[in-house]
Amino acid sequence: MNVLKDILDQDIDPTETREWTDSLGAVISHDGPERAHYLLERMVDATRRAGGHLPFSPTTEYINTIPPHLEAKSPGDPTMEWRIRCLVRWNAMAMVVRANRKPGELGGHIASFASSATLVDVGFNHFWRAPSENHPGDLIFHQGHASPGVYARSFLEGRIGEDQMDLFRMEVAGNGHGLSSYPHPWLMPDYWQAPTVSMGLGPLQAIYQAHFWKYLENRGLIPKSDRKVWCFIGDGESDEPETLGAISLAGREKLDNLIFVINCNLQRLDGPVRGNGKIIQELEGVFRGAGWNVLKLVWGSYWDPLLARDNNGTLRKLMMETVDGEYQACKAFGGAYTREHFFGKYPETLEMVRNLSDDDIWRLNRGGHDPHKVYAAYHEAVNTQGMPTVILAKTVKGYGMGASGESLNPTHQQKKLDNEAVRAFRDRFRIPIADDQVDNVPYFHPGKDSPEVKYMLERRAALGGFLPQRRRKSESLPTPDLSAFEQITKGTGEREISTTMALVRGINLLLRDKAIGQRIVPIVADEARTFGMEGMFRQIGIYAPFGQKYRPQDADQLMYYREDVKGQVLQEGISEPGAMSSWIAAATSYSVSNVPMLPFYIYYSMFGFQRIGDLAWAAGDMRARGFLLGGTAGRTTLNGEGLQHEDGHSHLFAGGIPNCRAYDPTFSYEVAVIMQDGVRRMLTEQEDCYYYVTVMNENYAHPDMPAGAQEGIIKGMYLLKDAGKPKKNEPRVQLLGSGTILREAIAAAELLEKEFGVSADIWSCPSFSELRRDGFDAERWNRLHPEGKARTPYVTECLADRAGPAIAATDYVREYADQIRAFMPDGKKYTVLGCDGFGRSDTRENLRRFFEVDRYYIAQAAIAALAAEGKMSAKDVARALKIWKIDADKPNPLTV
Ligand SMILES: Cc1ncc(C[n+]2csc(CCOP(=O)(O)OP(=O)(O)O)c2C)c(N)n1
Ligand SMILES: [Mg+2]
Repeated sequence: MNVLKDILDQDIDPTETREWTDSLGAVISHDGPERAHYLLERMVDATRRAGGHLPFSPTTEYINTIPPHLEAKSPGDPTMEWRIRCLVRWNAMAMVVRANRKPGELGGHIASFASSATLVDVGFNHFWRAPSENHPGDLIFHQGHASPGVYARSFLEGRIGEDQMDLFRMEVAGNGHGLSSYPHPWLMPDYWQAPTVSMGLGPLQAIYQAHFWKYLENRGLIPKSDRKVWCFIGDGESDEPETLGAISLAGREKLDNLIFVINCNLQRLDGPVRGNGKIIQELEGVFRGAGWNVLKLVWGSYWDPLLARDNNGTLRKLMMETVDGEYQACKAFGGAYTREHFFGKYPETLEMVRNLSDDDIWRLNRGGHDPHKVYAAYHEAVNTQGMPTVILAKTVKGYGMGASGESLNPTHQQKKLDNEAVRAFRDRFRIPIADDQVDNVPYFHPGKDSPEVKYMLERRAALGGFLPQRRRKSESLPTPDLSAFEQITKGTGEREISTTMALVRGINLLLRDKAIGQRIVPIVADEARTFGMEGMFRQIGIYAPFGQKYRPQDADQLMYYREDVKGQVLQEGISEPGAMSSWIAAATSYSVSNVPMLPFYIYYSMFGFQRIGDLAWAAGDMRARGFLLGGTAGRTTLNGEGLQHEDGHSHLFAGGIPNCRAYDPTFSYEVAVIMQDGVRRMLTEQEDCYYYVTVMNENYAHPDMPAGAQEGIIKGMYLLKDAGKPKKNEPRVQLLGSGTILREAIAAAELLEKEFGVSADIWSCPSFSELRRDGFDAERWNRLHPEGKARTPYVTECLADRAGPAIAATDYVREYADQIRAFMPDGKKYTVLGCDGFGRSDTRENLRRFFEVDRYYIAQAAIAALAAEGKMSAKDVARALKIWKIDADKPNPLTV
């Protein structure tokens, strides 16, 4: 970079330079800029071939990409739109200030929307289409903490009343009418579409929404259209790896249905984003390198005459040299300061502003505050084909907040304006509120018949209706009967398979279903072979937006690597956040595109929630519907991969997401029942929940589905083996388990019978987390309804008449099975074994012994529990330790 700067800074022959630029000017005026570009590229080529090392610069001058003479003109009424914008600004400010004058410290932000008001306003007035008969609708990701601006517009439109405005951040008191702090579909399901406030998740998801729309179009599931995903991002937010991490996908796939608008107010929460550099330049380079159309929107129209007079380029040089920290100071300290510290750097630039007053200098506006320039940039963005567009709009943080916040470092946190600041705000935006009223910061609505409101409503009517709006339900699709899953509900006989294989078979059965086969979206992050899904490559193809342009290496094989424009599998490469975002796009397609889809994203369970937990949380908020499949799960079942791969806690993460139903099945029929129930809930009943199912890679024979097990599987527990009524004094235990460790419990029952004559009832528990939810729900009910009919937790109901202590073991940490302790029938002892501690590599047998969940440990725990109840003796326990070769002094696996 510096080499390039040195070259560009030294002009050893200005006359020659002038001749060349004049010639280029002639080419531009005769043959256009494309021809000039062509010639320049050829010259660069020729210089390189002659051996010249030309440093690459991905950036352009620090001026607007669209020159003034090429700006599309807005068809709107600028005065009217200015008035509307003032009203929106006022009401957005008022809702935050009012919320914070009440007791309760509710918080909120003024400065961010103040900077983006024009960017948002032009979108609402001219570009963003609501879903209607004529159009599928655009999808807008708003900057989360700029939500007051969106509410303020809805208020003027009459969608939100004054009372509701005062329920900002009071969703409990609001009782269904509160306005959520940030965009949350869970809390405002008819309004917000995408949660964005966790920085970085919005831009990442926006890319995958656009990607998924192209997938739907290419597969013929929706018609091709000009709808767009618009994503608003803060410049500080661009620091998040998630924000920039997938932009190359958008470039590569030429997602021209995607527009990023980065609100470059040069500040984040604490201070400047790039005080010592220029965020717009930095982002320009990054996006251009990723194949995006970059539109810099740096300067507003007041700068045009100055730039037009900048014949020798001194002003542009000054603009380029000045760092963001200085630009921020100019807006904080005003016109005189700017004259001295900015224009004053060079005599030529100082001269340029000689005739401007300090106020005039102050009014030199930034691009993101100029509605004409914003319109021109949006116009260019929506008409760009073959690449995504990013608009880098320079703005002022806290615009209009004056001395109380404009461009000041602490402005992000400013939520309580004093009366003086409120009056200044009113005056600046000419809000007709009288002096004796203004200190209360009242909302201002000009009336539904006012020209402003009529104008707004007309604009929205022309664009198909109000935004934001969210579709809650789409068409309901039929669920195949459980009999359609016969291949996996029937036992395997002698044949040994894993639950992963059972699950993949289940997906294949669904793919063949007439009604929903086309709606199934298998998603992988470069692990299809790991889970035995490579058969799908050939069968349904891998989605490739431009088809397969090469003959695959394995073309002569049965299951070759087939890529296809109409491919159904989404192969997202080694990007779990990307694959998860793809899954969310498919899982919310019922709402966003009115096309219900059912995604199955399968991954190493350890690279799931722990890696992409915040996206999984957002998916719950967004009411995503689909299956997440934690493959090769379990701390001892995935045996050779070691500490970073062996998952023992993903079920705890899953259980923390209120609308995620998580299962850890053992047998293939359990997999089938869970799948079928999931399809029914999500596609037929349209419940807003999603599923997490762990599947394992240990092969064993699977029995037929026992009669009547279905309901218990879904609830989380059913009796797998009934030992019958115990004879008098016969010691009896209850063994519980899930995943492959249930098989250890089954083996333990045999050991107990053989060595100690102890019989066991065996319970398969595919979901301890569902059992916990049911149990706490019943307990809560009983606490609150002391005189009503008491409810019995399902666990209590199952175990009430079953004798002996209960022992549970799973391939997860103890907390997992421990979740049901509170619901043990009175007096029943409950022992939980699990895999606490870091995983490590070894054989399954050794690992299970190490973590103390193998059949011997389970059996020994049963004897110990019976001894504790006085049914057996300490001697029996000692014998158990001895015959099962258990080292009593082995360190706790948690600690080693
Ligand atoms: C993942 C995450 N980390 C931190 C925050 C807290 N936070 C909220 S807004 C903000 C500053 C945002 O700055 P910027 O993106 O530049 O937006 P601006 O308000 O300047 O438009 C921060 C750090 C968050 N919301 N999400
Ligand atoms: Mg910012």
